[in-house]
Amino acid sequence: MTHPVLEKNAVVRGLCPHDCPDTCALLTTVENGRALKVQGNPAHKHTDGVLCTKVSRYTERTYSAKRLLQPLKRSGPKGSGQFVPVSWEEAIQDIASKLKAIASENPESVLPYSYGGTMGWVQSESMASRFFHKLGASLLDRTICASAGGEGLVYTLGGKFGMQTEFFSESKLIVIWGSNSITSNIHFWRRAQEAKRNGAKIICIDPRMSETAEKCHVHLAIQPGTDAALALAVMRELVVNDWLDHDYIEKYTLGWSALRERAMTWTLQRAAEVCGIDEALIRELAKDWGTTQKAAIRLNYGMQRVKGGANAVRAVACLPALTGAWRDRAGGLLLSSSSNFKVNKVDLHRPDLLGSRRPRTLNMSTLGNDLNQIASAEWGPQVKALLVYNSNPVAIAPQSGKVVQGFAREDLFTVVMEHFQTDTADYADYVLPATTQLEHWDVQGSYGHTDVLLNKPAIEPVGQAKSNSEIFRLLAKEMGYTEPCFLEDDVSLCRTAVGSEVDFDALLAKGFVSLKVPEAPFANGEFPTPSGRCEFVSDRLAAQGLDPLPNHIPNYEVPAAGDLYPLAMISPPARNFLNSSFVNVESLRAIEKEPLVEISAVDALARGIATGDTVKVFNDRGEYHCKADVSSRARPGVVNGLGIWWRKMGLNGTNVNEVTSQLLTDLGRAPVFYDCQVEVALLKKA
Ligand SMILES: Nc1nc2c(c(=O)[nH]1)N[C@H]1C(S)=C(S)[C@@H](COP(=O)(O)OP(=O)(O)OC[C@H]3O[C@@H](n4cnc5c(=O)[nH]c(N)nc54)[C@H](O)[C@@H]3O)O[C@H]1N2
Ligand SMILES: Nc1nc2c(c(=O)[nH]1)N[C@H]1C(S)=C(S)[C@@H](COP(=O)(O)OP(=O)(O)OC[C@H]3O[C@@H](n4cnc5c(=O)[nH]c(N)nc54)[C@H](O)[C@@H]3O)O[C@H]1N2
Ligand code: SF4
Ligand SMILES: [Mo]
Repeated sequence: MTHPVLEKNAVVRGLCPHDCPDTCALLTTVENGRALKVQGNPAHKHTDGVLCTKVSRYTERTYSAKRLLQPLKRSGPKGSGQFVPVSWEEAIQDIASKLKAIASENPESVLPYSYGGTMGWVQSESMASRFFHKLGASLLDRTICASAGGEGLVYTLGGKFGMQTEFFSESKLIVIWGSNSITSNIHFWRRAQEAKRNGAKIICIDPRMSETAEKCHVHLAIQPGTDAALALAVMRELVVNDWLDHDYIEKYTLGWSALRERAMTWTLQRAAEVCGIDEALIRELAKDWGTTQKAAIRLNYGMQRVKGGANAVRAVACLPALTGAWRDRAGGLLLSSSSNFKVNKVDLHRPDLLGSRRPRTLNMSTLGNDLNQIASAEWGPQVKALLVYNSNPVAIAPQSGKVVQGFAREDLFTVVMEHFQTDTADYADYVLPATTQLEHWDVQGSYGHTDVLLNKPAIEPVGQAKSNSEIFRLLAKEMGYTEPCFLEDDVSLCRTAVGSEVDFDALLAKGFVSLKVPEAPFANGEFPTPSGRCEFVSDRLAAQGLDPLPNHIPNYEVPAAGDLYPLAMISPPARNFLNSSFVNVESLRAIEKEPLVEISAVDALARGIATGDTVKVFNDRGEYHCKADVSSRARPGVVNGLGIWWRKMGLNGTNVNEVTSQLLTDLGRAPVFYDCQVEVALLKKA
């Protein structure tokens, strides 16, 4: 099937592909083949005609003078950012011949590296997966964001299911737990505001007084990584005051007596000490939770980037079952809705192309270590080729000193497909210009709602940019792969991705299709766990030799008085960036100004630091220079290093990940970005 011809003047329906739970429907106005503006589609209920600041400036990003417009080949030392333009033919031929040579020794020396640059099912892992499966490359465990919390949810509720965002507007109590909704989930925040106008109480649980926390009725500024302790103490209060729904517990849950016993050890006093907040605040939270009908939790991923992240999610996910909050569509919990989507991965990713081969799997969260591993019997071959797309690992992966050391290896062959010359692209042997969402086809679900959306290209590719899928088609051809699946075009890939679950013609006509999902998913139990119940106790965890009950697992790095590194650091995103994307959009960077660390007045005073001073944030892993912001947003003992700046825009060529560690979470093999001990010292007065 040939692609339909683009119209020169049109309003084109699309979707926002960024790693954001809102997955907005876009309308792009095109005149004379040029995109003039990108707006939210008012016909799409979740978008409601509104986009965030970042994406409403999408044309600025698309037509940026800094866009990569042609393939580039390295001409200077690794990391120098020196390149010369080459033709697509030369680039594809040379890359294919290098990959052939490396794969002929051992295909597992080749590693794909990708994440959330685009969440589209076609431009993320369709043609790319087919390519790497055929090659027999190492597999990538995509853990960098959500796998700890995801597993916590799966072991408790049975999958990534939960409340529908729209019904939060009917809730009477909303607990925003580990999320800065105004920054990262603005369309949910609109629902929460509606609820607030109708009299709902809004509580925020976050170590940082975030933009969201300051607008809530109550803010519990707990120590990072103490959420499970808080949840267990709430459970104890529910027991002591008999704020339980005994009928729901009996019919629809598993293991209450064991969980009850554990919860009873979490007195208000014990939890208050661990969490670093007043007992009264915990009591109030428990009372509100136990006595409000239509009580809802918006849990988000910010609270699972610590050692006990999955257990914390498990503990919090037990709360709605204890009070029967799930009975009402305006009660319960939402972390992610993504299990609702049945992507046709078998036909899209074609794992059958592996044949009988079973390549090793490498964890994207330990890239720094992995790139520095030499061949061994347990490890297998050294990584010799790295193909990066939809990700900026040099900026976003933990312990970037190690990541940079790996990327700097002269014997590592690196290809980076990108829109811009990122920190990662600086280390490439080849940089290949990729299309943006305005220039390619895609289809996608969401982790904050349950609609499937279609993205039609609005404009021709800018410069010589090609879509990820097209780049992998070209590489496959050059490698001599003859399977017909390597010829499938993007429109057909969109069709393959949605499978038979969704009417593709309806998608083409309207731009989005809503899945049929129950309004209150667990009103009558029906949890998709092995027992069919909300599993307080998990036999699946016990079978792995793990604690079957949720517990509080202290952080790896809990600073104590007298420590060399006496401060805890969290590094949540800055509002106008999306991870490391948009950092190079000048109008957005102008709002965020410069890299900074928020520090409390008491910690600043003890170090002679004032707002605007240049400081270093450091530990044994490295040192990050930035400006200090003495701010009530930071609780004493905790500093907030807002992310994720490009390293090359940092004062000393680093960013916050210079100090984060490569340790992993309790479940899900995920990074612990917010479990990090540092010291902050003055470098220069303002
Ligand atoms: N503007 C913007 N939007 C985004 C992103 C972005 O970078 N910028 N990123 C996108 C992506 S990839 C994701 S995964 C989501 C992330 O969005 P969220 O799931 O909301 O997660 P974070 O932004 O990591 O953290 C949210 C809040 O959790 C707090 N927090 C940190 N540690 C703890 C803790 O131990 N306990 C508790 N209770 N809270 C803690 C942080 O201070 C922060 O305010 O947002 C998406 N949306
Ligand atoms: N310290 C700290 N580190 C963190 C986090 C944190 O909170 N603190 N958050 C973590 C989280 S939650 C996540 S999800 C990760 C995110 O890490 P990444 O998934 O790497 O996300 P981005 O930094 O946004 O980089 C995505 C890149 O993909 C590119 N891109 C976008 N669309 C396309 C496309 O169609 N084709 C190609 N080839 N490229 C494209 C963009 O230009 C961008 O440079 O970062 C993690 N790192
Ligand atoms: S980043 Fe999120 S809020 Fe912004 S347009 Fe995309 S989906 Fe919507
Ligand atoms: Mo993420």
